[in-house]
Amino acid sequence: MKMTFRWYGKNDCISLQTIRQIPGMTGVVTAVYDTPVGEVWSNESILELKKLCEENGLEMEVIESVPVHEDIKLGRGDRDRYIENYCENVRRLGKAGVKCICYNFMPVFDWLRTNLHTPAADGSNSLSYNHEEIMGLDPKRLSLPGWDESYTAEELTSLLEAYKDMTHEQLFENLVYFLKKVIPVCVQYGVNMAIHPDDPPWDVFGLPRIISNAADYERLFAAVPENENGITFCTGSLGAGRENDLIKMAYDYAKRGKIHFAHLRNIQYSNELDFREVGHYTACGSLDIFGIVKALVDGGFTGYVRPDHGRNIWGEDAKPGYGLYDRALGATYLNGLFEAVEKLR
Ligand SMILES: [Mn+2]
Repeated sequence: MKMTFRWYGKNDCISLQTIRQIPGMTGVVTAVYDTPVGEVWSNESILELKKLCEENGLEMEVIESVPVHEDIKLGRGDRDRYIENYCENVRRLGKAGVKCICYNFMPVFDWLRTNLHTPAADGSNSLSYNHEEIMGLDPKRLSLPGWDESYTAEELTSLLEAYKDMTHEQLFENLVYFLKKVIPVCVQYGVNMAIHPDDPPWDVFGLPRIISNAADYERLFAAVPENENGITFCTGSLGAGRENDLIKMAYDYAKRGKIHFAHLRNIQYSNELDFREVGHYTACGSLDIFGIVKALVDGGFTGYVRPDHGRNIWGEDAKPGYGLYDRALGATYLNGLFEAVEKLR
């Protein structure tokens, strides 16, 4: 296991000097942020990022993410151009020493929350999801936290229109089409693809979602069986689906070498569908983080780990989910779990 920390590049208010002081941190998970989705990242940008990391004693072996252009998800006529650009990014990143690329295949929206600052009794605050609130929203007039600046109203309307008749099967076929072209490049350049699960793991606004549960994973692994076609095991995202047995999935997919990257965090259920994000410690929420770590270790997991979303604590007012303090606490807790489980085996 290699412990990592997400870093949003030079504009991140958390510096690499700070990240390296978190015990056990081997590297950062980052991306080139100044290139439009679908275009090729410049070698200069990639190598500059890598240099910054290395000057601070940190590796840059995981990229989160190389986003997938909507035209690839929609299977539009120009998808081959965008897929070739994606392949070129894989080549360039592979040459720069990157071993793992996290990406997702969710139409239009990736993670969805209804509140970024839900207060807890202890005075901290965190992200939360309320299904009724989501259902009451008009996606074309969305003012959802975290999403306000992503698209103009016109862009959003035409995108949603384009997805109107898209079925789960069509979206899955488009994913397979994409992977069949990208994975051979990954094999050649020693890069693993790690698809992030849907967050939350169900359809929202009528948009199909296809990476939500064990059946979806089996279909994905069967369609593109190469080891390089793997997953980001995100406990907070998958865990929002009450039917997902995270311990079984962690063990099973680790055993099969499918988990290239793990996002570990805890959530607290408030009813059948709603949840809020909590501290990483098992006792803070609804997920058995100890059981999940043990299952990963028992399954022979050797991939990258990062603490996922943290709360705002100690007066910090950070990018939602991505403050320093609670994620550093999370990393330390997770390192302790891994050490104990590994030594007691
Ligand atoms: Mn995640």
